[in-house]
Amino acid sequence: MVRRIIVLLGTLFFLAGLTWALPLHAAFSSDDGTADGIKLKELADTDLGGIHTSTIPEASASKQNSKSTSEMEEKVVLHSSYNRMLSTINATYNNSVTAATYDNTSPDGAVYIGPGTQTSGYITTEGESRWFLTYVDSPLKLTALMNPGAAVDYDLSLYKLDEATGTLNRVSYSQRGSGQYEQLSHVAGPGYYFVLVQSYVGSDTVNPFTLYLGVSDTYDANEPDDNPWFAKNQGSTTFSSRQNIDNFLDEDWTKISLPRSAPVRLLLNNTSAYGVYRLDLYDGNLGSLGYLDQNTQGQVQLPAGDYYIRVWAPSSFDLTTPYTLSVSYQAADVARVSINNITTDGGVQGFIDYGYGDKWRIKNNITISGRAFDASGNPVANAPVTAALRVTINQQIFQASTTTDSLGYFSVSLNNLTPAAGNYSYYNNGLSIHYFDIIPIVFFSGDKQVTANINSLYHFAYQIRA
Ligand SMILES: [Ca+2]
Ligand SMILES: [Ca+2]
Ligand SMILES: [Ca+2]
Repeated sequence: MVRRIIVLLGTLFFLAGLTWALPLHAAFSSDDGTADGIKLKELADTDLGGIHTSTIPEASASKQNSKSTSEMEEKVVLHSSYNRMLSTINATYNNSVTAATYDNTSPDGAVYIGPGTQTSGYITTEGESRWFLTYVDSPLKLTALMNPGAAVDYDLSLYKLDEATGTLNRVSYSQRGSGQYEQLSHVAGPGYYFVLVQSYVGSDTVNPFTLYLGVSDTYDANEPDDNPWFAKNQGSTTFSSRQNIDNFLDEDWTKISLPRSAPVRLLLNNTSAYGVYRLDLYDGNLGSLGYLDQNTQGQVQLPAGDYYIRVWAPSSFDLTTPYTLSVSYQAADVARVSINNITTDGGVQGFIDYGYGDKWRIKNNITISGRAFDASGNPVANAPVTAALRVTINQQIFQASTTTDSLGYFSVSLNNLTPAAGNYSYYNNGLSIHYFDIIPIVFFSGDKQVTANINSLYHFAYQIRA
C-alpha cells in the first residue's frame, strides 16, 4: 500500500518538479510598453512574441556564431572619405520622406542621431545595411533599441570609430530572431559611435524600423548587460548582485550555469517606492521559463545547463534605488532526512508504542521538524523538502513543502488532516481504549523520494473508557 502511494506521489512530484515551487508566473502578462512618448519594443505583444509574451526563438541563440564570422564583420574599414562624412553630423532623419533620400547603406553615409531621440528607416533588400552615428563627448552609457517594422529579422550593432585609423570596431550587438526588438548598451568613452541596422532575413519598404538612442550618466557596475550576449556571467556560484535600472529601457541580463540538476532559488529584492521590477528566467536557448515579481522568492528545479536571468522595469524605474538579485543553489542532492520532532494538536503529542513499534502520534494539525543530509552525511542547505502522508479515510493525501536553512534544518506543517478512522485499538492499562490508524508518511526532495528515519505514524482517532 505504501508503494502505491509512493508511485502516485512520485508522479505528482515529477510534474511538480518541472514547475515553479513558489509563486512564479508561467506566462507573461500584457504590457503596453510605452514610456515618455516612445513606443518601445512594440512588437512585444504581437504574435511574433517579444519580451512580454513568449520566447526568444532558439534560432537567435545559434545565429550569433554564424553571423559574427561572416556577413557581420567585427571591423569595418571606412571609406577614405569618412572625414567628409563626419561633417554631416547635424543632419536630421526623422521621417520616411527624408529616409528615402539618404543613402546610408555604408558607414560613409551614416546619418546622425542625437542621444535621446528616435529615428526610423527602411531596409529595401535582404542583407542591406543602414548606418547611423552619434557623438559622445563624455563617458556615459549608450543604449540603442531597434524595432523592426514587421516580421523581418533585422539585427543591431554598435561600432566605435578609431579616428587614427578610420576603422570601426564593433563593441556591441544584439541578434534576436524574426520580428523581435534588438537592444544593446555600451559604456562609452568619448568619440564617434556608429549604429548598424542590418537585415539578416527579409526587408520591408512599407513598415519602417525604428531606432532609439539613449544615454545614461549613472549606471551599475555590471553594465553593459542589456542582452543575453552581454549577460554578466555568474557561473555556478551563489551570488547577490546590487544593480540599478538606469533608464526605462535598461535590461540587466545575468547568465548562470548549472553543472548538475539543482533547485535554484531566486529573489529580486527591490525597496524602491517608485520602480517596479521583474525577473524573467530563460533557458540556454533563450526560451522563456517564466517570471518572478519583485520581492517574491521563487524556487525552480532546473536541469544542468546554462540559463539567463533578465531584470527589467515593465512600467516604472527608480534610478536612485538599487535592486538586489540573489541566486542560490542547493549544493548536493538530499539523500536522507532525519525527523527529530513532530508536534500536534489534540494533546496527543509523543513518540510512543501502541504495540506496532515506536512512532510519532498525531491528530489534525502537525509540524514536522528535521534535517536533510546528502549521501555522504553532510547537511544540505537550500534544499526543497516535501512531507506527504495519507490518512485512512478516503485515502486522502496531505503534503507540504519547505526549504532547508543554511544548516540543513527544516520545519514543515500539515494542517486540517481528515480525522482518523480508528481501525486499530490499544488498551491503555485497563483504563481506556485508544483508537487510531497507522498511516504512511514519505519525504521528497524535488521530484525524488528520499529515505527517512520514519515511515509511518499513529493517527489518533478517539478514546473510550475501558
Ligand atoms: Ca534580429
Ligand atoms: Ca542596470
Ligand atoms: Ca543593463
